[in-house]
Amino acid sequence: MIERSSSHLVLIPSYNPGIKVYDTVRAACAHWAPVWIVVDGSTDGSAEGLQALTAELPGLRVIVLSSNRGKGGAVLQGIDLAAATGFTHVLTMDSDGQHPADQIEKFMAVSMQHPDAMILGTPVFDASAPQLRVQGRRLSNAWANLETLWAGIDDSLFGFRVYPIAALQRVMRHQPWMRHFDFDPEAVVRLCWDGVTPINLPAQVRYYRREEGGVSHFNYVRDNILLTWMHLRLLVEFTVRLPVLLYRRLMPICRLQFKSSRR
Ligand SMILES: Nc1nc2c(ncn2[C@@H]2O[C@H](COP(=O)(O)OP(=O)(O)O)[C@@H](O)[C@H]2O)c(=O)[nH]1
Ligand SMILES: [Mg+2]
Repeated sequence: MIERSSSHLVLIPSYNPGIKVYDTVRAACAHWAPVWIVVDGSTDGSAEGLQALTAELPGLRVIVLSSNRGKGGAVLQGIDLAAATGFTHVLTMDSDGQHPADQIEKFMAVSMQHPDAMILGTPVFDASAPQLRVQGRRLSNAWANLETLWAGIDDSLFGFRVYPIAALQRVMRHQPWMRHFDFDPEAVVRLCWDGVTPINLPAQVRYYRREEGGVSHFNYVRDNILLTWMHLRLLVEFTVRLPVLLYRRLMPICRLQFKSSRR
């Protein structure tokens, strides 16, 4: 029996995930408690299927939203509830079996050592990964690194991460964005702007074929437009924030040089 954490929670946003969701939840529960899954207006019967699983998995809680709010919208619902229950950190992971549940303890342990940081998965792809997705993320990573003045984000899009809840609530609450596939990249950029340090750890990612139960809701046209719009918004805000970001980045270097010149 796994000891139940009172500070760190696994949170799985889920929308019509296919059969892999049951193994995903079982695997997460084998490595952590508690595990919450947010069923985001799914129409595939997974709400009932997951509710039934709670009988055998005591660490599992199923939160059902009546209509689809998008990945970020579901995460926001989850973290608001988690904060109200006393949790301070969430590990987010996909509901479709692509993320490595066996890395949960490691990510949580690093988060407990560095509670002010966000722990970001760096995807380790195998031969199952479509080249278009692998190469495509380079562009988003380049923009995210520019927008944060190279604060240390290895991957802007990967959803296997531990977030400090209060910081994430702060960046999400006062704006309508980050509710869909713009959630993961915008979260890292805004959290960096807020002074949250990224710590990167490798994590395996699997792409399942349709016959194996693989499901993707990523729409190349719709979601690339969404991501381009997101980076445009972030770039405009970046130019406004640039003096502060430069000051923050250069001050420690200037201080160090000043100290060594006095020795
Ligand atoms: N709550 C919620 N989660 C979503 C939605 N779309 C995607 N997700 C989550 O985001 C993960 C990644 O989305 P997915 O469709 O698998 O895209 P891909 O892995 O990038 O091809 C999924 O496994 C879900 O956990 C949504 O509309 N609502
Ligand atoms: Mg997926």
